[in-house]
Formats: sequence, C-alpha cells, structure tokens
Amino acid sequence: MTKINFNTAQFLTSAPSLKQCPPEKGAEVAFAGRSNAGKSSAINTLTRNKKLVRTSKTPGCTIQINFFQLQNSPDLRLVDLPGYGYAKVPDAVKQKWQHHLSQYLHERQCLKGLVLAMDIRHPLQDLDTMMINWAVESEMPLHTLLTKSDKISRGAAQNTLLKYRKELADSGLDKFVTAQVFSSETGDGVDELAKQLRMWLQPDDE
Ligand SMILES: Nc1nc2c(ncn2[C@@H]2O[C@H](COP(=O)(O)OP(=O)(O)OP(=O)(O)O)[C@@H](O)[C@H]2O)c(=O)[nH]1
Ligand SMILES: [Mg+2]
Repeated sequence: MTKINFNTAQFLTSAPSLKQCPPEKGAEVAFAGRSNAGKSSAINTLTRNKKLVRTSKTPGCTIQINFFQLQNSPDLRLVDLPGYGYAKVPDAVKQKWQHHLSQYLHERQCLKGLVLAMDIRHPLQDLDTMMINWAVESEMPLHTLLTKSDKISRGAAQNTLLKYRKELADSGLDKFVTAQVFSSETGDGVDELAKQLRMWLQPDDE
C-alpha cells in the first residue's frame, strides 16, 4: 500500500447518528474532544486544506459526524466528531448528541483509534477524563493532542506535556494513551500526528 497522503482528504458524508454512517468497511480514526478544542482545525491542518472542515470561534460548530475519505478510497477515513461539554446547548440537544457519540464510540467496528483534542491551557476537564477512561477500558488506542500550543511558550508547552504524561503514568494509563503538543496555527506537531494516524490506518506498513 502506498503511504497515506493526508492532502488527498475529501468530504465523504455527514451522519447525524450511527445508523447513517458509511458502511462498516476499511478503517477510520476519529477526532474527539470538548467543543472548541480545535478538532476541526487539526483536521484542516493535517490535510493542508483550510476549507475542508468548517471551524468557528462559536463552540458547537460541528453538530454531525463528518467523514472524509483519503487516497480516493471510501475505505480510509478521518472522522470529525461533534464536541462535548458546550454549556449553551439546550439539555435535550446535548443528551441526543451524547447518545449518538456514545453509540458511535461503542459500536463502530472500523474505528481504529481516537484522537483526543484538549486545549493545552486547560487539559483534563471532567469529560476528557471520562473519554480517556472509556478508551482504556474499551482497549481503544487514544492519542492526545494538546492543542493551541502557539498560545503559550514552547517551554510551558513542554512542561504541560511532561506533566500530562506523568499523570497518565501515575494512573497506569500510559500503555494505552499517547500524547503530543499541537498547533493548527503554526503546524507544530503535524508530522507526529500524521505518523500516528498512519500506524492506525496502515498497520501492515509499519
Ligand atoms: N491560536 C490557535 N487557535 C486555534 C487552534 N486550533 C483551533 N483554534 C481556534 O479555536 C476555535 C475552535 O476551533 P475548531 O477547530 O472549530 O474547534 P472544534 O473542536 O472543531 O469545535 P466544535 O466543532 O465546536 O466541537 C477556532 O476559532 C479556531 O480558529 C490553534 O492551534 N491555535
Ligand atoms: Mg468542529
């Protein structure tokens, strides 16, 4: 198989719930995290296509499960998930999203790994911890992006990364969870992310 080129990403489809997702074929990786953490921006940076996914200052921008195919193949996919934890959404809507998100995470067989985006200035909010614990319990590989690293100094970003890794190690989660610093603004960490995604999507090539 040729090495995945993320520039080839193209919009495939949007799904409001698991039922409408593309067929369970091939492999996909999904971007999860709090609303406004920078999931959609990370996908745009990775694919070097600023117009691929809509991003916004207003939290709650992504409201459906969005699928992007790679290498002109619907069997290789990136998935942009709606963010969690946005306070201003009515409870009924929130519960519906959470239900769809949880169903997707629990039942989707072709999901090979989860990228968890967390703003480097305030990582590990309640729902992030829940997501990490869920991934470990489900044996779902999880790679953490400490996003918006351009907002703090390089030294502070490295400190946060080391502290986060230590917290994982202290909780015995470091075997299942990896982490890196990332910025969609500067492209910091984009190669590292691409490498991780290739390991999940093309395991035979490694
Ligand atoms: N400075 C800086 N801003 C960023 C970065 N990544 C995202 N942002 C900004 O943060 C805001 C939210 O980004 P999105 O990518 O839309 O966030 P999201 O996680 O997809 O949010 P939802 O779709 O609401 O779940 C936007 O205004 C982005 O421009 C980054 O690396 N650096
Ligand atoms: Mg989004």
